[in-house]
Amino acid sequence: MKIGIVCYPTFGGSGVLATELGMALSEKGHEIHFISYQQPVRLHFHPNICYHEVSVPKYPLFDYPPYETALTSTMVNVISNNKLDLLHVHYAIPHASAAYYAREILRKTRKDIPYITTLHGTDITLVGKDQTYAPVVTHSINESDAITAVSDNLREETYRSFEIEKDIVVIPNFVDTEHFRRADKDHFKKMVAPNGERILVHASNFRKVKRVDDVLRVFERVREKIPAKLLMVGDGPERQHAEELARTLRIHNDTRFLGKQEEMNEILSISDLFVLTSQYESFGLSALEAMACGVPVISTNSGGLPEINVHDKTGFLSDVGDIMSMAEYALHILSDDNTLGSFKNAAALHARSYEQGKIVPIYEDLYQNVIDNYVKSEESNKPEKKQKEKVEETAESDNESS
Ligand code: GMT
Repeated sequence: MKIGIVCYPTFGGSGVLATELGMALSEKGHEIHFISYQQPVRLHFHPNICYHEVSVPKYPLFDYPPYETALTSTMVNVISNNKLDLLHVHYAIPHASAAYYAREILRKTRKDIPYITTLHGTDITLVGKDQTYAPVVTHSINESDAITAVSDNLREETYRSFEIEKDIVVIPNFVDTEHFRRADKDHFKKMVAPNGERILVHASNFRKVKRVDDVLRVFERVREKIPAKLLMVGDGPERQHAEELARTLRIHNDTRFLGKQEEMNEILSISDLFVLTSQYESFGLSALEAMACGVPVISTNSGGLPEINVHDKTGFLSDVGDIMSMAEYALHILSDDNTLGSFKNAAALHARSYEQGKIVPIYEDLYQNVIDNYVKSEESNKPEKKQKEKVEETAESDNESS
């Protein structure tokens, strides 16, 4: 198949998932065309992959550069120049509405193709719900030829927040367990924790929804009881504040803010516990990647997190903001090597149910069904279309002769 994938290029989970999906599909012989405003961070060269950059020309009149228009035009060009079979957009805003518009434009020349929208999280739960966007989001989701969500919780949230007329298929996120597995990185571990301290880790885009303050407060309580270090991976609007808080809480000497990192598997390989304190998380791909590397997870019980983090097995779940409970659970897991070992094994084992090899074929089947149904419905619409074209032609020649 020839597939266009539209995504955000950044470290966020939706872009990461879209990139991993495209790379896995290219390995299986599909031709993949990524469309984004920057090269996606995890994208590696493969002969079956092309990357098309959306650039928005500057013009003095444009206080708000029309990204969606540039994106739509790029979609139209990439689809027709490369004869794509399908477009798969990740994160509804603005990708689904651009895909809808591109399909409408191409319909005129009968070169239109179907599009699939995958909902990831805040495109529904925060941004999408906003009345500024809601009518367009609702329409472009409903117009999709298939809709997928990354968890049962996000599927339900979508039905609750929008008037969706179609079935939303849940296809959970996946992890490449060949890449995300515990590797021997003891030399790094010794550098971070020279006296055998336990290593806690958090990774996110440091937005408010992640509640990074809670991570620091949980760590403060853990470190009061046992020797421990904290690695904070990623960057975003709350980072500076978090660094200040670390100093205020006097945990800064045991905390390292590493910024954005590409080799997350190496960092996870030296870690003992992943901490995810989010207000909401549709899935929590970062937690799944941690589990695949044998790192148990302390998380909130919000959104889709209970679907991947199994309470008292792969880690523990607590209410949002319940720092005391999170710290107690963390101390329980880290208390002795045997307990930690059994949580580590259970986490790695559970992550295998989300192995790339299990989930990617589900997308492939969906693509094939969507393409087949689209072709069938085009076929059945043909007589109607011909009739319409005839009427239009007659009207045009009547106008010319009058
Ligand atoms: O919605 C967002 O916050 C952005 C998005 C992203 O691009 O990182 O994250 C969402 O999609 C991820 C991949 O499906 C999920 O693992 C995250 O849980 C989800 N984030 C939220 O729901 C806050």
